Amino acid sequence: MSQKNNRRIIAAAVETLEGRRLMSNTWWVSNAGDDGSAGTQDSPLATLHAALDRAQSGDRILLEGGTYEGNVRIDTPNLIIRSAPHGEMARIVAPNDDPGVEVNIRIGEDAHNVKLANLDISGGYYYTIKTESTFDTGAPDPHGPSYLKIRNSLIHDSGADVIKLTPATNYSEISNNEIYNSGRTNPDNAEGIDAVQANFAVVRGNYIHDITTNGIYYKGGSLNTLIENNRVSDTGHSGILLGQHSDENWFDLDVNPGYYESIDGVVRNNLVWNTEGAGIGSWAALRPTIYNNTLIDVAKSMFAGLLVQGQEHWTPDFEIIPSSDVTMFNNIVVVTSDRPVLEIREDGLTGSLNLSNNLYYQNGGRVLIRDLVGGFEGGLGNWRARGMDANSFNADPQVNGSADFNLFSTSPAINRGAPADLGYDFDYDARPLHGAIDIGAHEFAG
Ligand SMILES: [Ca+2]
Ligand SMILES: [Ca+2]
Ligand SMILES: [Ca+2]
Repeated sequence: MSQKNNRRIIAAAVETLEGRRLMSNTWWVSNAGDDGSAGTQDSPLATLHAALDRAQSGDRILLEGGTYEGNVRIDTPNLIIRSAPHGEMARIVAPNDDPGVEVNIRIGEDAHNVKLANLDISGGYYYTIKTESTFDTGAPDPHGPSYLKIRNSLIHDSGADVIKLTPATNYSEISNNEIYNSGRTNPDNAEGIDAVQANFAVVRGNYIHDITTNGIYYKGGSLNTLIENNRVSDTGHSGILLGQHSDENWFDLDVNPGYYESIDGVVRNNLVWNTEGAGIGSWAALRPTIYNNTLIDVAKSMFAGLLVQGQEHWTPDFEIIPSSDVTMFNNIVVVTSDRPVLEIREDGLTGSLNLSNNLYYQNGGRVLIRDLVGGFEGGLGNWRARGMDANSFNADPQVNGSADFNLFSTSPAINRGAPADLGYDFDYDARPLHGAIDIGAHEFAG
């Protein structure tokens, strides 16, 4: 290549970069606006639909305080949609009882790097927010949208699931949102976050509550999920699950020939309370690590505080995919029902089970532990006598129920955790990097 050509290519690249920066637009939208106007702050548009029609990659849509009709599909990448600064939070609404409006905000499979922030988003007959995917279409490059960010928003009152992520929705971040009131029309299948093979996801700092089925699950072979520093409460099924059940066609068999529902997921620093099902579960998960969570009054009617479970599949023959190489430590687990604090269900486990430094409590008496793989049912003493759950103990954790389950100064959880590669607690106070940390999501007076 000649030097001249080279220079021309470099010049073109610089021009493209500058062009993109210079041409990136902010579209203002106001209930007092007009879709025929310029879309500037002084002359705003009226609808989100009009703003999405005009927006190009790299643009920003600012919604002034007010109520906007949703039922939109975003196909433009590198787009920011948020409430205008300094104003009220804008509401994007859709009905949850109209089968013609399946989703409030749909993110198209090519709309990479979309950011939704500071919005109040509600409704949708099935989903409030859903990503699209070409995974099951026979496309040569099956994908969903990558780098989706959903931050600082209220997302609620869905017909079924509040947020639904479909296969190869990769590198998403869902952080600091309040996600609530799922299942307004279909309460039987209505998670807070239902993610199927959504790889490299981060779910952080959300408050997820009043969910008719599971608070959060990442399944379908989701790789490297990180679920941390969330509050999850009042769920009709479980709080947080790594895995559960997905149809065979959603798995990426190139990286997951074993049909695991979750691979290398981490769940830490979460508070989970008042769940009918498990507090936290490993469900056909490979190498899940579940540590420093506080589970209070979980497993009220189903499963166990901590759950280890497998999943049946036809792959093509009938097979049970167990969880494998499960690690659970430094968790506070309080159960007030007669369900176990810890249960390994039938065919639920292969490989290692690394349990330690958990603090179990059940109505002031003996805790119930059940291992249907190892053939055990009994209390913690006999469980530990089998070489299980080193340094775990049975005591009242002494947490403050009216203050996010912070530890009282008398709590036996203080300084009884195993050292962990975790420099912060639930509210990002420092944990000591060397030596014992506290059990549960909080570091005392940290
Ligand atoms: Ca669901
Ligand atoms: Ca400490
Ligand atoms: Ca703290």
